[in-house]
Amino acid sequence: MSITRRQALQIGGVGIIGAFGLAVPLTSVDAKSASRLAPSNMPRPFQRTLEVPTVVAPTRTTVDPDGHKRHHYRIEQKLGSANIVPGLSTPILGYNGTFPGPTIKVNQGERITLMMDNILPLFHPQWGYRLDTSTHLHGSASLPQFDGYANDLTGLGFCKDYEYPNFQPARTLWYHDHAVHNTAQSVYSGLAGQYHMHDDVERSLLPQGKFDVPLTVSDAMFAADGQLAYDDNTHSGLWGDVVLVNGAPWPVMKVQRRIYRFRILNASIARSYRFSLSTGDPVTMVATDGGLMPTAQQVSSWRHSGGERYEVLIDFSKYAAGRRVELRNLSNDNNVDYDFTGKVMAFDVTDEPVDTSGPAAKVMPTLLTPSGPMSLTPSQSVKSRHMRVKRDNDIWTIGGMTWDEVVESGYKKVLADPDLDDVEIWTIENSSGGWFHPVHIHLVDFQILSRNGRPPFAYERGPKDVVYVGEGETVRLLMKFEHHRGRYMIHCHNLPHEDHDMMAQFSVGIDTNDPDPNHPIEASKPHPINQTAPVEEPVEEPTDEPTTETPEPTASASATAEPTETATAAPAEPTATATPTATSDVLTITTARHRLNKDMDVAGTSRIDGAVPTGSASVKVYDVTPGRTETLLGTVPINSLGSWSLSAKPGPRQQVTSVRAVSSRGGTATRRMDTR
Ligand SMILES: [Cu+2]
Repeated sequence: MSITRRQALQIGGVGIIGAFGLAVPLTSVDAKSASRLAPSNMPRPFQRTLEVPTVVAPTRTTVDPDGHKRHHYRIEQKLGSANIVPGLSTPILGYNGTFPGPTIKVNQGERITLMMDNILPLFHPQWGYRLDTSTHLHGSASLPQFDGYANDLTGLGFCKDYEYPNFQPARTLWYHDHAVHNTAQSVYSGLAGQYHMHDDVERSLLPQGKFDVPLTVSDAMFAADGQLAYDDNTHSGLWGDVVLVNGAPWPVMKVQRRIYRFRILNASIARSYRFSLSTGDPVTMVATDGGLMPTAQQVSSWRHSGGERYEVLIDFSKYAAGRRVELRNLSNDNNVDYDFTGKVMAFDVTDEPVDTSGPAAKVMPTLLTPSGPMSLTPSQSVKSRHMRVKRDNDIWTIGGMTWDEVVESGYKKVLADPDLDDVEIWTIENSSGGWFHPVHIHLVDFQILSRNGRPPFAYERGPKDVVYVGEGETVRLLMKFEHHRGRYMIHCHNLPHEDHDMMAQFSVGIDTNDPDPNHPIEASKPHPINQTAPVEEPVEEPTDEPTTETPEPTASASATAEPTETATAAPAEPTATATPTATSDVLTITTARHRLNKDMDVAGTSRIDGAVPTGSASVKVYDVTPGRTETLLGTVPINSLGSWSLSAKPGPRQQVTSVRAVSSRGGTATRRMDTR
């Protein structure tokens, strides 16, 4: 541990040696840890119990005019605190304040409206960037305006109503932040959760309920005080020394002697894994990103990059009670490994009575189900395209393009422009030996035709939306551009690569110079949290569970209440004298920054006895820079969650160094402005 983090990476990362032209012998690898924790705080494998994230319940269910059910959810993006490091707490950003976020479960054919509130701090508390968000439901053929387009941002105090159609076959999806240039740090901070779509086929073939277990795998590194540390090695990638499953380090799960189904999501921002069981036994791979494979595959290890989902079945009936089976990580090229990154989690086989109810409790399924993408044939293709993933002048590019070029073109520039329902073959080439790139294509599910001219790996023979393009690899993909017209992103799922700037877009069935009714930014805008978007309200129906299966005992469903009041859009005038209840208003300025000729942001909260007061109210913000006449900078409403914010670009022409906020409820606060 005497070497620095960067030295460790130069020693451990072959690709970086290549990039920097260093010739350090690999035998000198001595990278023990990336975290700066004291030994007593450092997590160790198998000390914790696996936790299964809460299944969130809809706030209500309605029926659309065409008879489809629609479940309404509300999730808040907010600060939270995680218990990862022994003896210390870790601040996170979370959906409902947790990492992973709550799991959403839905039946095929039932739609979802997800009201996604942003009540995060205006700026990231550690890394300082502005916490605007965009939520992508990865694995869903959503309309472009609900797909988490990188520049379709929702700011503090705003809510975006995402609509998810759920017409595709059953699959494991996940929702995560996709904000332009900040996706890596926001996902790393905790903005990720699973979303399970069920259908009759999947329900008849695979274990359900508590035998259907989500495993979200990620890695992290920590500062001495327990905060997350971040080092993406000049946008190459972050390799943490702590492996988390569902947010807990190297947890243990007790299992019955029967078959379990695990939905494994790699939510690491850069690390790829090669999963394997300590027993040497194969797992049975049953589903890939886009759902069930045509045929189950026996797999003794598999390469698993960020963004990919694999569903595996493990039969614990072959092990005696008392046996511990570890899920291990054999690792892949161009990852940095530490003492314990070869371990992931463990299963302790118990002698508790075996529940054999439900499908595939005792017998592994073999024949699964065909699907649209896996039934395509190359002869259907009307066009072949070739694109390279590479580093050009210190910037990551895809098909020779960067996202900044897309933005500068007014979102018109595209990498490809298939017509609706066209079938195409895309060849993606990574001629570098120093990097691997998991390439994610939005909207479509594809079939991997080949890798370097050979058939895809057994575990990849199912519908996919992320393909691992390893060192020196060229993959051929077959896909149909169906379901929606519009523009969609394609990018590397190594998130520091994506952010800098390995992302582009393609259009389906449109000319991006024409008006686009499904414009990803203009067609559905966020609205203030305390107001509702103007939508026609369909027939109300009593809320019911979206799935018919028995709920998982470890997960407690919790409904998020609708706001109890709708504030008026216009801020109320402050009263001349404070009312008795208003005297206990505690006004706090959480953000105060003015960068001259750039921007100004002042934000805070209002609380009475620690709670959010009801009724409309506003905050006046004054420039109280010493030596200057006090002037009003603006008046802003306090939303129903007790937050307020004032933003201006470029802001006042003179440097503001101090501000005072005065609430119509009587509270006041003064704070020095951050000027950088
Ligand atoms: Cu990449």
